[in-house]
Amino acid sequence: MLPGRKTAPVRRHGERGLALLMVLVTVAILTAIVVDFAYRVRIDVQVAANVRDRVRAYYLARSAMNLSRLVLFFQGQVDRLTGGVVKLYQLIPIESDLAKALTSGELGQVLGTEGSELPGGFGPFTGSFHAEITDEYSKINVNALDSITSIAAPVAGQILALIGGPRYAPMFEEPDADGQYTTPADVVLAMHDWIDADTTQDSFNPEVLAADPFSQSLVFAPGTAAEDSRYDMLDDPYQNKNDPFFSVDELYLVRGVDDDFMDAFADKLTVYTDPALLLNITSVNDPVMMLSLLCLQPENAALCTEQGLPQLLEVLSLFFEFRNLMQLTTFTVPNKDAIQAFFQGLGPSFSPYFLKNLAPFSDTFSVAATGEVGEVAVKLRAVLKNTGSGQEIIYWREE
Ligand SMILES: [Ca+2]
Repeated sequence: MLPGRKTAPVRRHGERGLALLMVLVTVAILTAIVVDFAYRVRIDVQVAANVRDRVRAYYLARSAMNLSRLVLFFQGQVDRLTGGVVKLYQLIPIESDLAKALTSGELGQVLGTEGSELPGGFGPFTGSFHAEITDEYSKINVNALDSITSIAAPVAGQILALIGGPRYAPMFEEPDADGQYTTPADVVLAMHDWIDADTTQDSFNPEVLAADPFSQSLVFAPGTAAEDSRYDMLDDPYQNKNDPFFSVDELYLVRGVDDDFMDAFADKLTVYTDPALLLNITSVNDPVMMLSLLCLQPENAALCTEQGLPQLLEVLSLFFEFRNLMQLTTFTVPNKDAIQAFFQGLGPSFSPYFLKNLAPFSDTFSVAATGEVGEVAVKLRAVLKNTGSGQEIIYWREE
């Protein structure tokens, strides 16, 4: 017999403890793996649902965009017949919930016209879509700041009237991220220097311009200082483009333009219209824009002061009531002569030089189309131009 077999092997306390520890550690690791696996599966399911909803929302947004394109195509046809006073894109809502209500019989029940529903409804789909269409000719084209003087001067004047309003004054009282102070006139000049071909900082006299923007022989006079000095001391220096703006977002590169500026003005500025024309006044349905147009006219100087402003705002609100009522009852909006007659009857007026240079048509529109499914929303933005042979997409962005 071997001596070792005589007695049972002695297990020390330490070994038993080690086994227990190994079991515990194994259980802990397995638990972590299982929990992590379950968590991943849950995430994967959620991601899959989100991806599915995103795809659905994207195609709903595409539907809204396509319907908008169709409406704008007809807008082009209607403009040829009516001279632009029928704004189809303001009369036809691009809105799936409304279309569903119209075609499902829901609305028919309310209005007592049952039986008008489409078989199957507008479309039994999950989610919704809508789109907003804006005429780019209702905005100010910043590229016109380098146009002929008879256009550049009123455009510079209108941008000044818009951004120089008292409600925006606080925006220009603080230094920007680079510690620079900028006045509204500095911004207008910086926009001009950004696009004009020369590389010197032009001189610009806002007071002379405000006194009469319609008979200036020169609005931006050649200067001597280097225009790139605005940007070459930045941490990331760059040069002026010396070419027209391609997009409104490009304005961020211009001295004095920041998030606050863009939040306030980006929807009132464009780069897509003909820079040899002013805007199309029949499309303007933003009171702030109309106010800046009225305050651009030297005739209305007294109304654009602190004392005169309450009266002018009252006239403006009357105008928009008139415009909306006319559109509601006749499906047409007032043309430029009717607009002039309306304002003249109440005090303010437009200069004949201004009316002469207005765009007589609108062929360029921006569309913001949204598709929504559950928590997911997809937004598509486009700028479309009606041409003789169809429709051109000149800007496209998916958000
Ligand atoms: Ca330049």
